[in-house]
Amino acid sequence: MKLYYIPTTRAVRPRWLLEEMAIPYEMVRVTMAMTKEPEYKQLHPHGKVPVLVDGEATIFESAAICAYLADKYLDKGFAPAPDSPHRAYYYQWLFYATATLEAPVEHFMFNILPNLPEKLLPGFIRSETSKQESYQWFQRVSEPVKEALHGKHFLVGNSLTAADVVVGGILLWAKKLGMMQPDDSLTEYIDNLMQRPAFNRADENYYAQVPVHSE
Ligand SMILES: N[C@@H](CCC(=O)N[C@@H](CS)C(=O)NCC(=O)O)C(=O)O
Repeated sequence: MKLYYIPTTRAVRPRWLLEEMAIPYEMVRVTMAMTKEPEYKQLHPHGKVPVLVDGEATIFESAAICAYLADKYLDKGFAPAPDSPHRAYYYQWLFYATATLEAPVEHFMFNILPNLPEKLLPGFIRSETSKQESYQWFQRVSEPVKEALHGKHFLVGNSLTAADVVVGGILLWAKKLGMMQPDDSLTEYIDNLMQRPAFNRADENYYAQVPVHSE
């Protein structure tokens, strides 16, 4: 099994899950420049990471890769069984993460990146949403996550699932970008995730060293 990886990107998510599950994998380190080569486009149509190659399967989208891995190794306990009542919420948070929670974080990031030439910004960012608007948008979409985590350490059941890996991966990005107040109730959840040894192996201790962005 091969994982195409660039540090500090969404490729940390499947690597983190692989580390949690203690599954052997081959890591293929690529650079942003390499992902634009024609050969790489055969792995990912838009030249992005992560990509997982597992036998006949070549998969892109970080959440899909995490869901695939958690199901493939169901006995490791990182996805509820298909007939478990937890399965519904597991799907809910996995899809909520990339369809709803991540969008304002990405907008915010593109609004604070220093000196990013306008032409490099994705079209949807060039046109509208300001930094302040994305901040308020993020506050709104993070509310249901806060409610779900009230009095709990994990989103689904009593242990870490792929849903925490994906949601947590987005939230820690938001935290580092300065989208959260220090007293935000999600801080404890994120800090606990970041202390996990598997997370630190996966991100090579990078996020711990990135200061929280402030004005
Ligand atoms: N929705 C995709 C997003 C993939 C993505 O945008 N990856 C970024 C790194 S976080 C990338 O490879 N960017 C390189 C580029 O756009 O040139 C996922 O979750 O896998």
